[in-house]
Amino acid sequence: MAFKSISAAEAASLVKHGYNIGLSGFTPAGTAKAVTSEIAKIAEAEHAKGNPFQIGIFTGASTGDSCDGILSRVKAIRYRAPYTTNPDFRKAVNNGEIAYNDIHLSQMAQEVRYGFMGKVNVAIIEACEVTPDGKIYLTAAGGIAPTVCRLADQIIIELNSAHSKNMMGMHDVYEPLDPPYRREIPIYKPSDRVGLPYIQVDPKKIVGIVETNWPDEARSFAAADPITDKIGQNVADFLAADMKRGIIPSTFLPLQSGVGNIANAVLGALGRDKTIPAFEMYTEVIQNSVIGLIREGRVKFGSACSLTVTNDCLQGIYDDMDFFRDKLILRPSEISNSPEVVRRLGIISINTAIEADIYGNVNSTHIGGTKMMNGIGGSGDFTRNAYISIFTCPSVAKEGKISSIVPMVSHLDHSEHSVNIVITEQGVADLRGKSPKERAQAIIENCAHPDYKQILWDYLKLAGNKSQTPHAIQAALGMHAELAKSGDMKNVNWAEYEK
Ligand code: 0RQ
Repeated sequence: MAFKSISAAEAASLVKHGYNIGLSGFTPAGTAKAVTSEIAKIAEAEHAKGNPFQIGIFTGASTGDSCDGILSRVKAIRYRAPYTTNPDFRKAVNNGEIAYNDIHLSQMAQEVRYGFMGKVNVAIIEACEVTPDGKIYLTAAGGIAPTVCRLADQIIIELNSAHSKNMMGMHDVYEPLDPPYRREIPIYKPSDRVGLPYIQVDPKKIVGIVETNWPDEARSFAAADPITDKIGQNVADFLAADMKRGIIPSTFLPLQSGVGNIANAVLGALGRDKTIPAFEMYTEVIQNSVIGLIREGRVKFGSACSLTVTNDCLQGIYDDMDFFRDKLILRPSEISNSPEVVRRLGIISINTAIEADIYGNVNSTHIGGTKMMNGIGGSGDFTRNAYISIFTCPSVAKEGKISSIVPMVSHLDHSEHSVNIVITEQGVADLRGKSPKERAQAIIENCAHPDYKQILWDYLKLAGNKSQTPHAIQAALGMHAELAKSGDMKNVNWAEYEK
């Protein structure tokens, strides 16, 4: 079947007010870009005429500015799930303008299939190739593309020549059946292939091909600083020690690591520590640092959902595909982040906290308990099911006015039941096998910044010793309240709560 070539504007005109669109991509990698930019123009024109125009957006994870940024600026988003990182989107969400459903990334495709979020009207899929019989070859990410292609009434393809056709063959497309028919996902090691290198769709559903040449909009991260370097070193030293005492097998275990500067610093330190053998990754996002470690032979294999790398790094992979083809695999997010597979493979998960409390509860999403930062992403998929779950963060934020270690988290994403290790630049708190009271000692002693240690010890004193998890409930958010009042958590005065 020969497909119709259409412009991005023609494609956008197929998307009506009230529709839900399903997008390819995971992070800005592999996300459709041209059609969403044109949808924004339609929204602006309709709004100028006084007409409503808002849509729901289903994606794998965050997108680039040409989707979340541009569409939130013109107030065209009614509903959005899951994860985002765009600052304009964040502003709109925190102004209460968008219904944002922040769910675990592994659950997105199945919740769309189960019908929890309504119909997928149009799928917009970035591809490096599409064949007349309906085989779609994805670009830099798997995301929820297979599911939205199957459920959507219409499929628009963005055929993006900024991505090389060398990407063909890197994807492993596998969609599980829904209960009660679901079977195990037969992945027993990170490199196992279980699906097809393309998405097979009914070619009649493809309503048009939009040809583009639009590079991915992935961010590059700031260079490591002494704090992130120290955190990275603490993680590497901890893992090396756990291997030495036989808790981690001598062959090592596959790693998952989050996105950002700390993740880069952790991977850098692991790469340098030659007491740790070359390892595999079973993770959601591969960043530049992992590509470097693959080239150096320190990472043997990477299974992920996306290549969230800078464009020059991506070009380097395309140019060197003979080297990378048997060292990388891209999967849909419900497979890359599958709790079942994570538990079976024994993943070591490393994610970032905004704040952790003295008992090991972690907040990864909300500033001050109410303002959305990005979202939970895949951190919960991995943490809850990991062999060892690690959270990292600097011990203080905003020039020391905020302690990342607090008596009680102002929002809960990962509970004390799932968090094994907390690491700051100050040190490592190993929470495994410990009671809440023992955990509090370890976290304050090893992770809190010296400026806040005594404040946290004094809180514990106020909380007393007469319960499983001691708290002075009226004071538990006292450091947050003090921050709101005076702008500095250090000014908290526990005596006020003794009255
Ligand atoms: O503020 O932006 O104004 O400078 O929060 O903090 O230290 O730059 O760290 O960029 O790695 O983000 C948890 C948000 C950390 C991220 C989070 C302020 C701080 C700064 C950012 P500025 P940093 P990062 C993989 C797995 C959840 C999802 C996840 C995240 C800004 O890692 O979204 O793990 N994780 N996914 O100053 C007030 C505190 C603060 C604070 C930091 N206690 N109070 N502000 N900040 N601590 C990704 C995917 O799933 C795809």
